[in-house]
Amino acid sequence: GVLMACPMNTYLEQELEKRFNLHKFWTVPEKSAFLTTHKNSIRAVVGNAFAGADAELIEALPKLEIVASFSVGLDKIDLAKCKEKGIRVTNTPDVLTDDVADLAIGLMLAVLRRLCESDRYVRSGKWKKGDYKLTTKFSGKRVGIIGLGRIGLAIAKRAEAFSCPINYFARTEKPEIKYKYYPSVVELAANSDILVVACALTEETRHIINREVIDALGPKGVLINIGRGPHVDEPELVSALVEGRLGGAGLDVFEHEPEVPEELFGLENVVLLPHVGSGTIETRQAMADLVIGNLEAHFLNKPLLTPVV
Ligand code: 8YV
Repeated sequence: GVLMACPMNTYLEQELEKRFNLHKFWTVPEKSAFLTTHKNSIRAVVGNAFAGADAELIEALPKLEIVASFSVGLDKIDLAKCKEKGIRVTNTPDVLTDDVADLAIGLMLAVLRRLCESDRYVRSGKWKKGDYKLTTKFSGKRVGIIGLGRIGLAIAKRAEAFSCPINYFARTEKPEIKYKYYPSVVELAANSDILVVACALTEETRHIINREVIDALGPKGVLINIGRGPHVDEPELVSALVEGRLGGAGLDVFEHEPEVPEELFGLENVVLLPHVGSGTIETRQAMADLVIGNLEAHFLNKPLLTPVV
């Protein structure tokens, strides 16, 4: 049996149903009774950015062999517990890198050039009544990237094409990388016009964007978050934006999705997206194929395609 943690992709659901005895956890009214009934048959969990396998679920499934995540981020999976119990874990790296990096650049352009505000200006008929105000140039702005993994590097490559100087923060300096390394996020923020969160969410990176970082980025600085909501101290971000202590923000993720702080709804220097970084038809299909490929490899005793644990 395969347990799908929450709805994520229709194609994936259909393909899993063809191959396995698929249980859709979100349709189960009595979760603990269900787990008691099926604990000896469920061998795989399919999760994503919203629901995965926490310690409680892992403990409830003694026959669990693999957790396959329909995401690159693994923050909804208790990796230590999986390691301890010999449960394999897979994710969907690489196939979504382009989309997430494209969206990060899209958010930079949208915030600086006020694309969404301008669209609203045309639609509302305001164009006929007055002059539109000037915006901010993107090309050449200093881009600071937190986390220079696959996605961070893809953002850097794109920003380079806009003549943006690139600086980065990571746990350790990467010797083979030509971009300038800052050993502190505050220092990076102080030297950035645009600061992008592109690292994994872990205990160390939770609230990596705090008051001090926001103040260092300053009233002309722009924060872009395509990582995870909890990377940012959201109440601090909201008050900085409302009080004009931060220049703007492009946010694809939030601390309590799908809840978004309503104070942001009236701000024109903010662009808000519903966690769609990897949300293209092409990429979601490739992610689904990777999840299926990993599960099939596992049950055929073949090497996993994208193993994490
Ligand atoms: C998805 C993601 O939004 O890969 C990640 O880490 O956040 C996403 O690609 C999500 O898992 C879709 O269900």
